[in-house]
Amino acid sequence: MGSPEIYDDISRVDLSKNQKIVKKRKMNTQEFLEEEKFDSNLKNIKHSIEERKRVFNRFYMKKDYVCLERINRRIVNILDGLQLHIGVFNSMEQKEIVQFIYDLQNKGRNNELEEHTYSEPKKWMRGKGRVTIQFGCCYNYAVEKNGIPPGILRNGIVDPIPNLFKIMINRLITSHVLPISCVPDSCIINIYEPGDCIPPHIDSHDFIRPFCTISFLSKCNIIFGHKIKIVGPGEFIGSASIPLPVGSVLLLNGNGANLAKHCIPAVSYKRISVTFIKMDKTKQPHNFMFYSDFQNIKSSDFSDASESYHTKKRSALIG
Ligand SMILES: O=C(O)CCC(=O)C(=O)O
Repeated sequence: MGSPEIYDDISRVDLSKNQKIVKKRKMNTQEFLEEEKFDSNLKNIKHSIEERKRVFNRFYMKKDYVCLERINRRIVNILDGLQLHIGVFNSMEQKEIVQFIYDLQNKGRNNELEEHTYSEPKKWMRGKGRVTIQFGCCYNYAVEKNGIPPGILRNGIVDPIPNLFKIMINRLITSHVLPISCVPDSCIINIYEPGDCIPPHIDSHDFIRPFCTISFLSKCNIIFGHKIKIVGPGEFIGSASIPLPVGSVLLLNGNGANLAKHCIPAVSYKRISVTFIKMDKTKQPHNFMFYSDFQNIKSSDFSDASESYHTKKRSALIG
């Protein structure tokens, strides 16, 4: 998977019609291909399995990750529960999303977003931090001076999830990447400049499982390990390294989310990730209101959603 040939294919496919995607993605599972192998009607299938695999790879899903580690005297697959989905967003959509994020970043820099939405490192140093933009809730990564551990700041004020991200969420649900029981109510955007990283961590249990991260602009590897060694600024050694292609969605669940730490080593090229998460009900901010309109949003309206968000924000600022 991941050959340039396949990515060329992806960019040519029009994914704007959700129904089409759902139908094709349903067919696009390893199980489907395995079933096909044993199908007694195999003789009637015109294309060989290999040909069909090539076609279905446009909507590829990989979930057979294995990395065995000994933990408390037991051998465990620390990658169990991970899934990598490819072809959920086409290249035009990725472009719209990235442009939208750049516009958000400008707003953040100009103090046009709510207090805790936008944050950037005070001083740039290799391996130290990255820009983050948070919607739905404010997650505090550090232990506070008064000893409060990392977690959702229940009084933290951030902007609500913009419509364009609701369209992405709609796509993730209708494409069966995320289960309907896990409709995200918050998200974190990471903007990595070359040299930026995210250190080893397990995502807080203030957020339920599964959750997912979508990669934009450049590919990189994500490192997993029960223990991850920090060997330098932004340099980490773990027991598994998984390539994240541009436009891919990594779903984290099970051991991959709860037992293994993960990190992104210092990136060589600018990269953006969007992590969609659902809060544990008991951890939601005090003023939190769940949006219920994501199912009504047309999945093809990426550019409309982006434009109307920025126009609304502009007119709100003008008064
Ligand atoms: O940038 C990524 O792909 C990973 C992001 C991540 O681990 C996080 O936001 O917790």
